[in-house]
Formats: sequence, structure tokens, C-alpha cells
Amino acid sequence: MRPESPVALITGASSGIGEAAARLLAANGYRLALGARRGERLENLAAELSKKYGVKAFTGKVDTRDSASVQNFVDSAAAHLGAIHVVVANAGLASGLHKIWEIPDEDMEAMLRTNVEGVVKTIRAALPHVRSAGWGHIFFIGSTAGHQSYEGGGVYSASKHGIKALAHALRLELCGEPVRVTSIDPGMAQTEFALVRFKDEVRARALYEGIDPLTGADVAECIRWCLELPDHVNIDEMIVKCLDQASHTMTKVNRKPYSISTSKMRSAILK
Ligand code: NDP
Ligand code: 8X3
Repeated sequence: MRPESPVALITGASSGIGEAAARLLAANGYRLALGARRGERLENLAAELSKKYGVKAFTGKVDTRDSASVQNFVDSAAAHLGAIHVVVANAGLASGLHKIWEIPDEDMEAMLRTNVEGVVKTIRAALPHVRSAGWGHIFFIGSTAGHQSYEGGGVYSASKHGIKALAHALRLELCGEPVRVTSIDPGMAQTEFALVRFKDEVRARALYEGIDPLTGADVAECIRWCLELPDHVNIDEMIVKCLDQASHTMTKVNRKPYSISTSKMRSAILK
């Protein structure tokens, strides 16, 4: 049975899509368990949302690559809030844009350990709580990169193809239980993602130059919509792109005429 005020546990809630999901779910009466490494951001967000919407919000510093850290965050959240119903396994990143034969270990490990292992660790720790709550919804945040890879994005794409495999397997494993499993797979969304990837503000901004990209709030709205559907309706996978992005990669993006040319753009981004 769906509770009146479900508890949503969100990893990567300190910015971008995770933060936007926290804001939207709080506005819809969800209680929150917010995790990320930047604890101060989470505390400020939780204080703001509790004040604005009167919802209970728990925060925990967590590194999703670390099993003990994840277990501690999830169990503390369940103890503080009494249950966990919804999991948004969102924490993730791209690190650099490297051809497969050039990628440093550090970037490869950051992506595979966070985007694949971190997601498994989060869901593995949270599922016992979700199952005992008797109603739940697990969200993976995949990507268009999980549907088509691109030059320099091989390892990131592999991690997001991995998300597709995990979501598929989990749906099979939970069949017959009252827990829905959805993968939301966005295209270009303007968050801190590109800044984290390039560690260069100009290059990060160039990615969105002349287009109207998705925002974190747009992706959060997809999560809200899937949640609000009747309990017997499961959205397996939702690919969402901004209107200016026709392909899964940046090969067909509508850059407005006032922006720099597509070829200059490609070299700015791919440098
Ligand atoms: P942001 O960089 O804005 O947010 C990423 C979040 O993940 C931050 O809150 C960050 O928090 C958290 N995070 C990263 N590493 C860890 C870690 N080891 N432990 C805990 N938290 C971590 O990017 P987005 O909001 O865009 O990204 C969210 C998800 O959406 C990612 O999985 C990304 O792959 C996916 N995505 C993004 C798209 C885009 O174009 N923006 C498109 C498709 C998918 P902190 O640093 O405080 O730990
Ligand atoms: C993020 C979208 O195109 O940068 O997952 O890989 S993309």
C-alpha cells in the first residue's frame, strides 16, 4: 500500500538532477533521505525544504563507491525516517573525454566504481528496507549514452549500458513484489555534470551553447510522473532529450544561428 508521505532516498542530492528531485518530491509531500559527499550542501537543502514544505529530511555524507559508507547512510536514514520506499540511485559522473586507448586508470575507475558499483551498493543496501515497507519504486538514472556510445565516451557509455543491464535484471528479480523499477535515461542536461567532466568552466559552458538543454528539474519531473502513475503501471525505461537534441550523441544538435559553428563547437568540446 502506498503510504501518505513516502520516504525517498536520493544519492547525488547535492546538485543537478538529484537536488532537483529532492525539491520536487518535497513539494509533493515526500520525506527525504539525501546523500552525497558534500554534506554542507545537503544540510542547507534539507533545512530549506523542511522549512518550505514541512517535510522531514535526513542528510548523510556518503561516498557511494564505499560499501560501508553506503550501508551506514541507508541504515541511518531508515532509522531516522522509519522506512525507505523510493530510491533514486542517481550519484554518478563522467570523468574526462578519453579514447579507450588513452584513458587514465583514475578516470576509468571513478566512472565504473561510481556509476556501476555505487548504484549496486545503494540498491543492495536499500532493498531490504523497501521490501519490508511493502510499497516501493527503484529509479536508476541511465543516459542516452546507455543507448549509443560516442568517441571519448566509451567508458562512460559502458557504465550507462551497465545501468540498463542492472535495471533489466532487477525488474526480473523483483517480479511479483510491489516494487517498481524504472530507468530514466536523459540526454544533455545542464547541471554540474560537464564541469565535473571537463574541470573547465568554458568547455563545460560550450557544450550547451546555443541550445535549450534539459534541466535537472525536467528530469525530476519524469521521476515524479512515473511515481504518480497507478501502482500497477511500471515505466521500464524513459529516454528524455531536449528538443534541440535529435540524436543520442551530439552528432545532431540544433545549435541556434547566433551560437558558434558546429565544427568550432565540436573542437571546443572534444579538444
Ligand atoms: P551533477 O554533477 O550536477 O550531480 C552529480 C551528483 O552525484 C552530485 O550530487 C555528486 O555529489 C554526486 N556524486 C558523484 N560521485 C559521488 C560519490 N562517489 N558518492 C556520492 N555522491 C556522488 O550531475 P547530474 O545531476 O547531471 O548527474 C546525475 C546523474 O545523471 C549521473 O548519474 C549522470 O551520469 C546522469 N546523467 C546526467 C546527464 C547530464 O547531461 N547532466 C545526462 C544523463 C545522465 P558530491 O560531489 O557532493 O558527492
Ligand atoms: C550524459 C549525456 O551525452 O554527455 O549522460 O553522455 S552525454
